[in-house]
Amino acid sequence: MPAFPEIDKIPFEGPSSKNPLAFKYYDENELVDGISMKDHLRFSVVYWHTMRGSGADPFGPGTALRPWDDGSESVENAQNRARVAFEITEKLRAPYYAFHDRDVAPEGATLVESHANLDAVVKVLKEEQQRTGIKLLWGTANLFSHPRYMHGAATSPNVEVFAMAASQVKKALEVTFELGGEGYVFWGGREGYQCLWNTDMKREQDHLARFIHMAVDYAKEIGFTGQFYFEPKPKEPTKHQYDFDAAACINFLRTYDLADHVKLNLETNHATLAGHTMQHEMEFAASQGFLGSIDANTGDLLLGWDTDQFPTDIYLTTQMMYVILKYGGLAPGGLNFDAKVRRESFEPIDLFHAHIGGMDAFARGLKIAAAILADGELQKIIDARYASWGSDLGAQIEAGEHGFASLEALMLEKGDAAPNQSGRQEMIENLINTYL
Ligand code: XUL
Ligand code: CO
Repeated sequence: MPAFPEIDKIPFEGPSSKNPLAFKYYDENELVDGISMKDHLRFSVVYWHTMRGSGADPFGPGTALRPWDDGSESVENAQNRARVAFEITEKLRAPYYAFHDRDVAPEGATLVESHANLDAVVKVLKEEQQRTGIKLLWGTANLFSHPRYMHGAATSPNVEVFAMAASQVKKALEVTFELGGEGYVFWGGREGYQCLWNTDMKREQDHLARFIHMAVDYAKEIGFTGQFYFEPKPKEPTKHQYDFDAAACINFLRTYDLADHVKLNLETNHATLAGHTMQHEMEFAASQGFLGSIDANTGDLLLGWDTDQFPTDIYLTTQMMYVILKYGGLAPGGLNFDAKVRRESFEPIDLFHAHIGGMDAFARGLKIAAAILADGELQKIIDARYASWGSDLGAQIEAGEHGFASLEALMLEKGDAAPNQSGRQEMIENLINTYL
């Protein structure tokens, strides 16, 4: 029995359509620079919010109506929920999905039971993948919900908690591999600290690195060749997360010899919690060769926590797609909607409105960013701004042919640097608005 018998696959009807259950901009087959929107955007639906989000907040219980879910922690309910997840994802025309082990299957009383529960649901996921052609963007393990992980998982002061987390990730990697997953994510759920007085920071970071190395080694052992990702987030649930932002993560990966194996999974709301824009995080990661995948959502400027809202701001999606296109695309990563409907949007249909809006916003961002790049005006301004570096002097410095002494000699002779030119920020901002 479908959960949404009244809904077909969401059609593309163009910008003049008034049908809330139609795409106005996302036409999966439309070519942009010779590549289909589907292949540019690589949309993914997340299991934890879309299938498990209840709308609960610290002030009250869940509000979401999910008639297909009997609310129990039974394996049968989990299997049934998995079928609905694929119905929603297929109707949304999203080619990918992503999950944590404990989103899809209930944790058992023992590890043996948890593994068996997971296997029983993975069987259904596999059938549904085959039936629909939907693929797994990435898998991950939930190492933060169970009370045993109160002090962290890989960074726990309790060595057996580390071992338990390792066992969980081993299984999650096997399952991701079995489902043909294209990646695997480490988000450091509680890998951070609440209080420095009781924390051996160096030891915890060493342990986290050891843990990720074990995962890399095990992936090699079983033949999993998917991309590993590390997901920055500055705080929440701990007051300081070790994977604070792109810069901190890249430093960690380089320090611990993980840079060849792990890229970043950047999330918009995490960027803003860290005091950055998403454009900053993406540009920084990409320029250092670490742009991996995107958790597409947005925060609320007036709220200081991770609200995980669906992205609808065209300016934001334009900035994001500009970086993605500039650096040659996102594959094997994707645009993964790590986003949830509001507590007040409690009806099942709201899940469709939310995703349609996010997908349309990125379709517009893609076309606008492609137009900015194709037009070349912005690039001309940037090239002109750095033109002096095209001189002999610039080329010699960039080639490492100068030192302080030779530059001092030059400036002593010239007396002063050439005058500066305007940064033209306002003119550029006006130019960008002409493409929107
Ligand atoms: C939490 C978060 C996670 C990761 C996967 O803020 O973003 O859902 O994306 O563990
Ligand atoms: Co995320």
